[in-house]
Amino acid sequence: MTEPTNRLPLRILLVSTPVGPLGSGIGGGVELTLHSLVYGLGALGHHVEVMAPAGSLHVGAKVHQIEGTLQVSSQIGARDEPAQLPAGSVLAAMWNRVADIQDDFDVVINLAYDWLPLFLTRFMRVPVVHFISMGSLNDAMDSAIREVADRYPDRLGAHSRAQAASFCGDVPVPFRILANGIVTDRYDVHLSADDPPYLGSVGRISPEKGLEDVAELSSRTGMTVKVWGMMQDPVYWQQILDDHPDAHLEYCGFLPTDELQAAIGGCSALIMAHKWVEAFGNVAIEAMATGVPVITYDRGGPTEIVVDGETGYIVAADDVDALVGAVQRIEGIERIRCRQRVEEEYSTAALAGRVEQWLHEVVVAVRSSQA
Ligand code: HBI
Repeated sequence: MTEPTNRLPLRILLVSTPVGPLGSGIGGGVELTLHSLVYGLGALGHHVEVMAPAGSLHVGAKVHQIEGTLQVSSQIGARDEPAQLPAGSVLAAMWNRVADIQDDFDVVINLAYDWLPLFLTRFMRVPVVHFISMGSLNDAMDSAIREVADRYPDRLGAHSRAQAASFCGDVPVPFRILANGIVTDRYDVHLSADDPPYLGSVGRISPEKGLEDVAELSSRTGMTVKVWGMMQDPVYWQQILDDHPDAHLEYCGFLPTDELQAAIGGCSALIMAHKWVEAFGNVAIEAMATGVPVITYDRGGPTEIVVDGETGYIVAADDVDALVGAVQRIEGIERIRCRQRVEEEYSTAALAGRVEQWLHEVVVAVRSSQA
């Protein structure tokens, strides 16, 4: 159904993650999503402002910089960890400011993976939607997500079906599947891999990324694997080097987007051997944007990005032999198809189009319920 194009531009407030200021890299994929939304929604003519912890880089639109104590990452702590706010919480301060300025906006998009914004949804005059950035991690968050879904079935967005499914116990939780998007102009296409060939791995150096399998792949193929990402767990990294003395792993550090894309473009393939349900896999679309095919375990978001046999390979999870087989077939992938797929599905325009449709439906539903 083609929606009427006579849509009023929306006034949108994007509320960022409280774990770190924009540009610090602490916010991981949320920073990339936020940048893409500012860029894409702005290009569609909407007015976009951002709310983020003080010290954030400028992101084009107006950024409300909020002082306060950063929030501990939800990735740390047990499932039954209670929701908690530190003294002087920046998350609380951000949402106090959202409440103060909400009438200047038609809709608020929350990008924080936190209990408070979910709980506050019903108390806000302006509709709040939640772009959930990770799979199920924590019981308090799961129940807050379910409560929003019960009261407002159209307010939850996720990157992938696999991520959304991780919240569904016996009762499905309604999520809008939005995937993600990147500024494709920032990525240069490499139509052929560097010679001699090498593989790539991108992501925080942390156990859920499954680098032990990447090391094993390197040992079995004799290929070098260049590893980019924030060194979050140096003990884990050292353990991998100790356990795989004949792996050729080259740690290349954490690079900001423009340098990363220039660096990964020469890879024969990007390897995704993750052990957790990766919510999406931004690195997969970033690699594909540079022409690099993706070989991924059949687990989580990346399986919804990679077109098996066309933009890479999806192999049995935790099966290193299958990774080896895929590496040996990588010449069968036409690298330009990887780029084209990103331009079709994962550009900022494609993401913004999906989000704009979502916001329009939410705003129309709220306005008709108020009429
Ligand atoms: N933890 N408490 C909390 N809040 C967030 O918004 C958050 C997080 N951990 C990681 C994170 N966001 C992002 O890096 C990922 O969603 C990508």
